[in-house]
Amino acid sequence: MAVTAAVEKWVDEVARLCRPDRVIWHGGSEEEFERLVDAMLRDATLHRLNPSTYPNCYLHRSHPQDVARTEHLTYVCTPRREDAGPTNNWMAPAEARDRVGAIVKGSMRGRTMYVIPYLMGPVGSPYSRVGIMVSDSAYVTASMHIMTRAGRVALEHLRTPEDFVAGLHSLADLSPERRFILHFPLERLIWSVGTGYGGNAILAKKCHALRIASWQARQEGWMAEHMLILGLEDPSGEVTYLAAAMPSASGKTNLAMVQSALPGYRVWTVGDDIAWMNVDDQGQLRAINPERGSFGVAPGTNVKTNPSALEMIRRNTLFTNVALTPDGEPWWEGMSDAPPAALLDWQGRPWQPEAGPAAHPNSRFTAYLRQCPTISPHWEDPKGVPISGIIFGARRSREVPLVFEAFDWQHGVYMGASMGTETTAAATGKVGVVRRDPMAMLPFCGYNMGDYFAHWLEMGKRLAAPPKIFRVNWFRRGADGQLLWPGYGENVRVLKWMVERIKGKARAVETPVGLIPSPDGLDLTGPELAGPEASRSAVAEALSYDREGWLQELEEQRALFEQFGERLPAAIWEEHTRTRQGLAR
Ligand code: GTP
Ligand code: SPV
Ligand code: MN
Repeated sequence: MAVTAAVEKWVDEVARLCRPDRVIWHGGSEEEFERLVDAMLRDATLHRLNPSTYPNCYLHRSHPQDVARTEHLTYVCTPRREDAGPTNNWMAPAEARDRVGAIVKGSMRGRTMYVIPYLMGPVGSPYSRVGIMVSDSAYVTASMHIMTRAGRVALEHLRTPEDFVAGLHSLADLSPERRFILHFPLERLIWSVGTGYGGNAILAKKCHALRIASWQARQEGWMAEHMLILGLEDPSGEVTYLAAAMPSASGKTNLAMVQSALPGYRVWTVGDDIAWMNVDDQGQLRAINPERGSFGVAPGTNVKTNPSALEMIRRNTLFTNVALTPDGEPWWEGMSDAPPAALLDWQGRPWQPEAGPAAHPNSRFTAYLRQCPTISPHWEDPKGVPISGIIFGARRSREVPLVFEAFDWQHGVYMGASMGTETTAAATGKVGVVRRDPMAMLPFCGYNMGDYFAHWLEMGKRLAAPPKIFRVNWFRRGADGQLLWPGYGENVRVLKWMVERIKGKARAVETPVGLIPSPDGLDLTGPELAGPEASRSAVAEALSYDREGWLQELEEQRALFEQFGERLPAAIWEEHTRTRQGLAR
């Protein structure tokens, strides 16, 4: 299918509203991408990095007040407030159009409006969906080119002439006072103004693939989740696929492409941020990655923590808000032990260490996933990959064990729904405070989360053999403040335990909070973990749960759940009560 009348009509409408000087359709070719880059090099939106060490790589410095998602300016605009639910900001659709219409009106005068058709999901997949986005930012258009299958291929996937999510993005004046990210799920429409930051402005990602898609998924009986997808290959060559939800900046990109510390095991990457999951005609849950790129956190990425990412971002990559070395290479905290001399910080000023980090804590890279050395041969399989296990992970310095397993699907849904995590720099606001983040979807669920939990419970009933559900916490600290678990490549030991549980092999101990590996359950072979007494006892501590802390935790869960009133499924309260009774015994 080519450009349909419905697509044309919508683009005309937006052009009449925003008044750009010219309209350019992005057809998706590399030549068009290069033209975008050339224009951005000319107006200093981009700076070319060292062409011999980082070929075709560029640095973008954003407005210093536009560096992360702004959740307080993000709205779900449904006719009834209850349908957005207590965890979303809500604005009535008519009011939203009036208030924000006044900002976008004429906002593209003197600018180019890019029209970007994009496909979310593999070419030829029945699970893939189309969006048509317009933007007055060349940087956002170039990001969309990397992150999605953009251009003609998208139009070929329209199932009906009107079968697309429409997105209007305008930088407007970039003022935080005039910034809004609005979702109209009933109209399959997104309006984002006053921001050029990734998750606010690359509309395919959080706005479409999570907020609007989660709404559609509930109506149509599938799932749109903030999850990585990976395959764990065991020494016999068998691959088991897992999907893992973790809050922003809490380990999805790292785990999705982890290089195993455990001999004989390897991880294959299918996706690193978003999973769309459907039930096939055999009752099997299958996941696709709707994206084609990775918009990953730069700080902390180094040869030890994430060698795969370092290789992925060595060419054809956009870097945003990282520091710059005199050799024209990107740098960020945690890339090397000592910072290179004469760095420019993320705002392009000579770096003064006392003034703060050189790279912004939420600095990121935008890179093609196909460049990742661990990319799965099945990552673009139109049928998706079969999911055997689901992981919920969070950042918790205390209380929460390294890994534990749910008793069954219902208990697992409660485990995800009750999850709390320490906040990160991925969104504006205080960092490091514990908040509830059910299924790592608090900022991304496009409807009432009470209904969302009910949808999860329903999905379980449709599965022939529901995946086992696990929780993980790589971030537990001891009394001395040190991490108890080394993380990264060592996390494969935890994945191995999960796959053995799925196959009915590994042993577990029952506790009121779930099934925890028995003392010999985790494979700690190798000199680093099994050898030193200190690391063995640290692992044992990481595997423990803290009864007093957990009782407090239950109170915080109650405060979350009570907000949903009647819309919270009884099964969630049932599991909450069961946990409390177990802890009281
Ligand atoms: P979004 O892209 O924001 O959704 O985040 P993400 O979940 O993909 O997070 P990512 O993998 O980029 O991790 C962000 C931060 O967590 C980085 O600073 C990592 O170094 C750190 N991190 C990831 N995995 C581990 C781990 O196993 N242990 C520890 N201690 N830190 C980790
Ligand atoms: C996140 O914040 O969860 C991200 C980055 O993955 S963004 O695309 O900005 O939302
Ligand atoms: Mn994310």
